[in-house]
Amino acid sequence: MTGGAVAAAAVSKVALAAIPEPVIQTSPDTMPPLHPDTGRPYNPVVTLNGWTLPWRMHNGVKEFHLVAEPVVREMAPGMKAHLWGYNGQSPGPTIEVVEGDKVRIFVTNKLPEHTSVHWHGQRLPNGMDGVTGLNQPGIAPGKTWVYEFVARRPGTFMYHPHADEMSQMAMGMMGMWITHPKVPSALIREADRDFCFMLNGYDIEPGAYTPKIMTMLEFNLWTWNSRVFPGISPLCVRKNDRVRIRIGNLSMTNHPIHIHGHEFEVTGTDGGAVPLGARWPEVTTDVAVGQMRQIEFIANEEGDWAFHCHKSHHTMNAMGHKVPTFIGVDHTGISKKMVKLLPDYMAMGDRGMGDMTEMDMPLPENTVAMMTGDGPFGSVEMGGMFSVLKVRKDQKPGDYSDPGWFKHPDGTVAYEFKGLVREPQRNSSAGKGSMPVKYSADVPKNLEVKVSKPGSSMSHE
Ligand SMILES: [Cu+2]
Repeated sequence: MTGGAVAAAAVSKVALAAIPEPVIQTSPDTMPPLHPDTGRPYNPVVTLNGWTLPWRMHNGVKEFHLVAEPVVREMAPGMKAHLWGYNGQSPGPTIEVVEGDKVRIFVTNKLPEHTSVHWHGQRLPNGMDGVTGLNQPGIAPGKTWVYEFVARRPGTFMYHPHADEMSQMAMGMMGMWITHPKVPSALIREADRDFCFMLNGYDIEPGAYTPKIMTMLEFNLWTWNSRVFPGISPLCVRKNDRVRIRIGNLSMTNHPIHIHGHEFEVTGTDGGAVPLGARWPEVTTDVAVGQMRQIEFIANEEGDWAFHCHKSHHTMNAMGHKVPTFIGVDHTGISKKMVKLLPDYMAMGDRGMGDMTEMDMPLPENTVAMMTGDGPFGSVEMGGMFSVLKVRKDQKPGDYSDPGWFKHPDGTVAYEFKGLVREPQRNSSAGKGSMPVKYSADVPKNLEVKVSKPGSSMSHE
């Protein structure tokens, strides 16, 4: 049997004979990679705050068992969300195979409504594509269906329902799929560290547990694998490692993913490996909705490097967005009084938000501070889609444990200048600067700008 679905007769026999015991995992910690004990050896991926689904070999077919079900996901210490996911978690476990593998996935539906699984990006028989109504009926609650195909194309893929999609994806149903190449090549090299995670977003009111699934744009929790900083694991690597990070986006907006201290290349997209001549160095790459991006670099700069989405509102946790800007307003002493009256009051843009953590603002039940995370120099003032790449020369190969904060060599940390600082020379506001203001003769100097507002005021002009 080559290059197609496994014969249908084999399916029913196997389904009747036995179905692999579902493996459930509920810890939000990053689980160690799952080294293959069959087939071609490869360096397995590490799913940030996630895990890889174990499989069994059955007559030459790799068998997995996914269980779609309600789950409780800790998004960060102190906050749990009631989501839907697979095998105890949202996102579901990463499925990892090798190009050419015959794969059989049993999907059991323990949700209160029908579902299906679409294998995003895969080449497969049309009837295995998982679009409810188009390629198959929905999998009814309590039923188990079987998908079978050959992993034909190496790369980074995703899986998600194609049934009541808006609700099911807003509730956290998604996962990653990695197909390693049969033979490593210049296009797909072996990496020393191979990380993966999904970008997702939730709208969960502080104090609530269940996402509002009707939300289209105003999400308040921007997550990597349904976790927010400081709940996202650091990416711990050894100096000079070749690091690959695979990112899939099933949130409702794009995320420019940015790394500090290194340049990377996008070595793969949804469509496969990027040809060598089409790669260029970057420090930020946009991952649009429904896309996968695979970035690679040599981690040759020691330190604790920020790694985050560059939309500043995506590195914050739940907050109100209807907060006025108080930059320039002296609110000395006011903040503390206000907090007593309005627990979620925050004066923004004055002394930084780190203050707020130090003030021990009372938080409602089940939420995380908007900007938080203690670093070696104080509050990191971040949340949401933020993590740290930790590059150490003494990190052992295969060791993903957190080495603690970077110990900077003497003389390599920014420092305060203690000498005399002169007042800066400023251009005068009267127009005697380097570019003096010119008025044409027919424009009065004290021109008032008249603004026409739409509506009733229009008729006044
Ligand atoms: Cu973002």
